[in-house]
Amino acid sequence: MNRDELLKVLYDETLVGNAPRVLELTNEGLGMGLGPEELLFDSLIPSLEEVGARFERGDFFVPEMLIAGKAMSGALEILRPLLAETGAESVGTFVMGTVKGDVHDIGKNLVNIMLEGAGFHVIDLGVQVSPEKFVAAIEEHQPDIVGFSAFLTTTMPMFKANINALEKAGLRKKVIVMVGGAPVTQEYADAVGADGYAADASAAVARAKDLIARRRAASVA
Ligand code: B1M
Repeated sequence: MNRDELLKVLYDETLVGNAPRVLELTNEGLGMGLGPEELLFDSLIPSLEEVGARFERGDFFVPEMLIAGKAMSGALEILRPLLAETGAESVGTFVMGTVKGDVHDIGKNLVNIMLEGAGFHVIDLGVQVSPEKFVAAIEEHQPDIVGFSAFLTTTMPMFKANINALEKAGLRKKVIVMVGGAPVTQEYADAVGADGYAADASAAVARAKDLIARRRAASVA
């Protein structure tokens, strides 16, 4: 199999949620010298996008989405140490979670991996994280940034609920708030009063670094 064939088969096997084969192909691709980013961005992520498109058209249902998601998560575990390889000193602490009512975590996990790769210390609170749990984690870990992920239009309003909870706890000014997730836009982030938004994992790293640099520059001035 050459590079293009492998990426195509990996795409197809992720689409049908063949987890053991996805693991084999991910390892095979790495063995052939493909980079973890190539496997992710040229095969695994486009395949999940197709899963979503088929779900929207009514060709796929929740079980198909679930097994494709599981297959992707398995591959991500293999790629995690490769994407997160870093000797860098911690550039900041990031508390991250998927908001209450939402169980999607692949996108969040990918952002975490890229943040770790860029030298962030990441505390992942998992999925279905309530405002109270975010508040408790911020009090405990004193992070530079808290990140809220939402993947459903119906759970996006939790951003505002979380920000309200931070305000009530007197924490809002102490922590930078970043938001993201498939349906989120810059306009929505601005409307709920977040400090930053990013459309994907690499943009999230760049935005997080930028927000920390600005905050540190402002506190020195
Ligand atoms: Co669901 N699901 N799902 N799903 N699912 C979506 C999100 C959907 C878009 C599919 C579709 O209709 N096209 C749709 C949401 C529509 C909407 O509201 N606009 C949807 C739906 C409707 C649902 C259910 C309601 C279905 C049902 O039950 N009827 C249900 C909801 C359950 C719940 O949460 N309460 C549901 C369930 C599931 C599964 C459990 C089966 C499974 C999740 C598995 C898992 O995550 N462990 C699943 C899956 C797999 C998907 C799709 C197919 C793939 C999601 C994914 O992993 N994408 C998805 C369709 C799609 O996205 N195309 C879909 C790949 C990932 C790398 O991208 O998640 O966008 P993404 O993450 C990106 C960015 O968003 C960004 O960076 C990430 C990496 O580049 N980002 C941030 C993320 N967080 C960030 C935070 C930041 C910054 C950037 O700062 C803090």
